[in-house]
Amino acid sequence: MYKYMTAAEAAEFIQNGDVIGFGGFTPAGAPKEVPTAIAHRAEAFHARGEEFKIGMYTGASTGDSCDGMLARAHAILFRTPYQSNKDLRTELNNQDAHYFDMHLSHLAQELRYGFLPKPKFAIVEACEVTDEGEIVPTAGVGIMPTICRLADHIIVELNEAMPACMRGMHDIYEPLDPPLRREIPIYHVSDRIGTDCIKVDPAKIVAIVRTNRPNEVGKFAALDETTAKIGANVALFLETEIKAGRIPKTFLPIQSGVGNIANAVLGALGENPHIPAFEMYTEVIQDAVVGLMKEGHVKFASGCSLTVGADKLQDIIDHMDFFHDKIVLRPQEISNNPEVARRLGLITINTALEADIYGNINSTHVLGTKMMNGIGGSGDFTRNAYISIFTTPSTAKGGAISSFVPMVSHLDHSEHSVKVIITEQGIADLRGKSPIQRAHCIIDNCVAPEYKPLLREYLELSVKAHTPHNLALATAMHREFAKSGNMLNTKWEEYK
Ligand code: 0RQ
Repeated sequence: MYKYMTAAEAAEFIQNGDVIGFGGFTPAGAPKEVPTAIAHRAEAFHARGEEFKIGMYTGASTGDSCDGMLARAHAILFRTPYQSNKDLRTELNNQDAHYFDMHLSHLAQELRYGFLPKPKFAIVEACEVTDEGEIVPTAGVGIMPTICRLADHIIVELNEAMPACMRGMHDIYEPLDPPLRREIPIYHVSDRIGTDCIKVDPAKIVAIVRTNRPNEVGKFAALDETTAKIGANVALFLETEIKAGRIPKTFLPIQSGVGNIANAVLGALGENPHIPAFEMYTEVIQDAVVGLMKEGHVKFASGCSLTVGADKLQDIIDHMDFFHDKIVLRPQEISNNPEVARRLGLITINTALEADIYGNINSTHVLGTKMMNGIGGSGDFTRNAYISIFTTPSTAKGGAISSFVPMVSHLDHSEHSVKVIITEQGIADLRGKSPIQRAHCIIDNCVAPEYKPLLREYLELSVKAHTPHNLALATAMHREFAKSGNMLNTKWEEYK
């Protein structure tokens, strides 16, 4: 009853200026064939001198066949939220695509509230579509339930590389909007509150495109000395908290961010014999979780996506009997929900690009202006955590950049939300400390040894007040990097 067609045929539905919601979350479950075909369509329009750009909503980042192809085709009018593709990064830093960064848990509700243009099309990947309009997502859910409901038309990529046995892994639930919203009835990490598929009017499904392309999830960098030390320090901090009775002996659920460091931290938690087997209430289930689950270190993982390499995904599919009651994939509105995060008491671990000596965090902007990826879910979790932890190597670019500066060049998470900062140097526990106490704690424990004197001098040159600063010097380390390529060359007197 559905029309099966090629990706190129399906892409012909899309017109210049259309707003599209894409399914999936990270490259996991993101559509691949139709976005590529839309990019080719845009190129053909551009070759004829005609405009062709789309507005796009996604769950988070996607794969290169979506974000990369559309960016290289200059086919993006606007986009939100999180992205991590290098060509898209170039496009939005050149202001060729308008990017607005949002907390991931906010997107679906802001679409429903009408704050953002309604999507005309939803383009989603599925492992099963029934005649009754049941769509079963694959490795990532993202904003799928909301865009499928709001969009006029749905294009489904039926991915035969993702077996129908994935049905049952998802828990699809959309809250009501105020003033009708009730509590989200998740009281334990493994609670299921919704359906195993997205139900739509079958008449809205205008095309089904078959594919068997695997997810485009990248590989993690091998563990190095710095990431291993950061991981060990996080484990040590949590061990100390359990021993002090500030974390229950039964432990609390873990949320862990994306990237190499987050993956290393999880590995380290599994290796520490004092950390009991734990549950995860997180957004991205990364590679490390699969091994930890098999070894019994992770008992259950609730997330929005299985952002794992092809070998790990195959491992899960091959051992579905084992994994199927240990993993649940939810829409990001639920996986990242502040109400649930606060109720469950999450220990949240996210990565900073840059922090300042008072504990403010920049997660997104390289040297204050260039967008890296986006805030993702880090704000959803940090602000509502039981304990919020940020990790970062103490330096970047071979030591030419100190991750700790007098004042962050862009602010994503304020000092009020950040409880603990951990680097390979050590642990800064900021709870109950005034700004000046925080500054000393961070410099003493987290800053690289070669940068400590510089930051201590900054404090001496600052106005003595509740939060000491010298506004003329607050960005001097950044300006020095722009001038000489090394923050360590900063001489305060040159910037007075
Ligand atoms: O660049 O590879 O060119 O050298 O930033 O740094 O150390 O590889 O870190 O892969 O763990 O990513 C914050 C980007 C960290 C990520 C960030 C340069 C550094 C390197 C990456 P090169 P690493 P990771 C839920 C949670 C925000 C969203 C979030 C992120 C590159 O974790 O996007 O937390 N987080 N979401 O050299 C200039 C500095 C720098 C710097 C590092 N101070 N100045 N460059 N770099 N520090 C997930 C989701 O929401 C989906």
